[in-house]
Amino acid sequence: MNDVVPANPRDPDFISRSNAPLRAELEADYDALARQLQRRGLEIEPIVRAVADFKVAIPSWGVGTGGTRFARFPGAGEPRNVFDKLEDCAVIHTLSGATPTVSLHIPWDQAEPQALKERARELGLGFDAINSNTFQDQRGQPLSYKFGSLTHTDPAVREQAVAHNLNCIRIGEQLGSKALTLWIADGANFPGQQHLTRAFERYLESAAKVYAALPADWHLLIEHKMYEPAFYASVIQDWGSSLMAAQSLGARALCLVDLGHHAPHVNIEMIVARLIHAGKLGGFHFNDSKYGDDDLDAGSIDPYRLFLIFNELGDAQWRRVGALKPAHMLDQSHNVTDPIESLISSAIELQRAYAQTLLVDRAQLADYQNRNDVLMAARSLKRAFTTDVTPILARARLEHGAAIDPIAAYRASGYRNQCAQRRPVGEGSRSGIV
Ligand code: PSV
Ligand code: MN
Repeated sequence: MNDVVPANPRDPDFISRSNAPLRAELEADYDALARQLQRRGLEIEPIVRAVADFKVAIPSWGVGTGGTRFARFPGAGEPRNVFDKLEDCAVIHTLSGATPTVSLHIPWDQAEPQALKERARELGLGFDAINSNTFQDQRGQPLSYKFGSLTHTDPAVREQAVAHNLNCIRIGEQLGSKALTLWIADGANFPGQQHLTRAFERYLESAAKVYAALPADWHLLIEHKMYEPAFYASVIQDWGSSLMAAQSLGARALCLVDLGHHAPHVNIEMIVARLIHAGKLGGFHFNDSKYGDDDLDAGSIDPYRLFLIFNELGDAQWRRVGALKPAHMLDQSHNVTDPIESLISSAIELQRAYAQTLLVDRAQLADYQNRNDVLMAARSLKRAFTTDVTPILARARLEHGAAIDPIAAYRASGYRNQCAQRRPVGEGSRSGIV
């Protein structure tokens, strides 16, 4: 094992010391890739610049150790509160150069907004979409969400859930957020438990009240999820329900696609294409999965699917589809890895998929498609996907003063150990999904 000399991973001198031994190899690989791409008619520099501009938000809950229904194994030095979380997010951003914003979850991250804003500013961070939480009862809350929130049969519970969302908007406004992400757990575990149509109507009525309170430059991002915790029928279970809701609410209501929230084998890139067509693609919660809402690291199981999703965005850009600016956010739960490492790794995998889609020869692909040259059309995507763009990603990071190898630098800094010293283990939850 390498010796770890404790260092501040956000210190620019530390980062350039970590980069020094890697520079020569990177230059050689970069030049070789530049020549390879040139033979394909592609200039490498605009691709580096595009990747350097690519950003993804970190979910505040992602920097803590996650868990399953069975157990949570807390990690040493994990964040104890939102200020610790911001510090971890700043480490991820400084080393990766790709994650300048944080997506907060209320009330998990409840704190004085000015203090939050000030600390974020010191750390060079901003705030992305704010997330409401009506899927749990909070201490002191008058009415329970056990049987639903925005869709509850009792109007008083619905009002409480609406009021919570309005409060999230107020907090978000003070932080500089521009969107509220609405995910509800409402649904049924038994046939007959819930009137399927009326529950959706109640959702529309409650969501309209939230939508009416949105500041003019905000979006409402509607996140669907097929199941869990409702196992028989979730009210906003699929992109169809999400799209219907977004269309009935208004122009600033958009759909958010969490990659883990679909039935197995569903063609997510197709959903992305349809939402782009409808002008309703609002954003993503990126992660990966094998079986369900596994919340695994982005690109860890099926990087080709990730590429194909980005490919739809690349295609829309090529076709100059107006006003498409989907929010990029991660939504992961880290049970067996250091969350900071996983989040860095995911940010890199998103940039990789994005960079690869920039290599697709779209005019040529369109030609293959029009001539029904199936094999060549498929090969043109595969060719982009199988190109190793690692040197492009590293060069893009260098443009931000970030690390050539962010995970190696993170480990070399001994940050987690330092946190373990100054963040003593508390009495946090040892079970449950975060
Ligand atoms: C629900 O599973 C979800 O994907 C929503 O985005 C929540 O806000 C998040 O996970 C955190 O539990
Ligand atoms: Mn999500």
